[in-house]
Amino acid sequence: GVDLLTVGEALVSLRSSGPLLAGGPLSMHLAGAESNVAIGLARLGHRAAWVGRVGGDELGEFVLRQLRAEGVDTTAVRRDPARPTGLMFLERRTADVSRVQYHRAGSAGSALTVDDLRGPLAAGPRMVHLTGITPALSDSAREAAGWAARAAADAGIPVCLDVNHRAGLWSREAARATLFPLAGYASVVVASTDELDLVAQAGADEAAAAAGLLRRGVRTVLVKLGADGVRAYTAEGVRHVAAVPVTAVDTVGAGDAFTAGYLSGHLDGLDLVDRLGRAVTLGAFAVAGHGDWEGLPRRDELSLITGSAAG
Ligand code: KDG
Repeated sequence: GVDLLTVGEALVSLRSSGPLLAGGPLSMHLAGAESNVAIGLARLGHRAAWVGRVGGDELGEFVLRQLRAEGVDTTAVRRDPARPTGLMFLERRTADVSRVQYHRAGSAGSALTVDDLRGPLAAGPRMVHLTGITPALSDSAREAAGWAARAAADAGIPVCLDVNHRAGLWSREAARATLFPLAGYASVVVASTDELDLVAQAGADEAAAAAGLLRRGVRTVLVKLGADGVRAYTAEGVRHVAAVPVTAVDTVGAGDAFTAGYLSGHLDGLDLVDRLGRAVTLGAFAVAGHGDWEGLPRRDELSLITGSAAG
């Protein structure tokens, strides 16, 4: 089996360099939180598989070629001739403000089903990665994500749930109704501060939310703090690791890079602080370069950016 199986929708992202209403050139990129994680791991030499559906169109071919070029295993991907590959516009409205507009309703990726996941899960990956994006895509995708989490947990395969709330896809109430139970199958939960209430009891502060997740069987809760780094909660207590200071040019994809770094450290058997160090290092690479994943490091490049302080 592969080191990591990740499930989701990969999209074509059309990026602008200014306001969309003014037109101008767009550049075409592969996007998708899960495929970003797969690429992050593959760059570091892990065997990462991505599964999902792409259209039978040229955009689907583009997605597959990009993933293959990055060394991601795409053997379980289905091409859906009846539906288009999902699309998004990433509008750079100002130097500091980017906006996303999705064109993914009814896409091939949103038509994911449980059957798409049976084979890749039966192949016995070492870990499974899911995000809170996939269950927001359609009823069948929600069913598929829930099935994958349960089936992996039943088979003793650790699940990483990366909350990734996307307000453009569903309400916080709908997200919470799905993601709260899903988190109960996870061994690692990754969330930003403002996402914790989607997987924890209402009204809990950060420490209480993390404690609630640990009581439900989660082994590690990672609270992403952006430029302030990360706090990790485990049965042993709480650790803070600072972010690696870099010149930030594009924060999109930083969370996915962070998760890829953490999971890479897990696969390498690193202890918690070193896993967190790799997570913040990959996050730093992501924010220091343009694109969701283009700037992620190969293993021999990890030391180009260093300096995480554990506390
Ligand atoms: O994490 C970056 C993602 O936001 C981007 O790649 C697109 O997956 C995506 C989404 O659904 O927003």
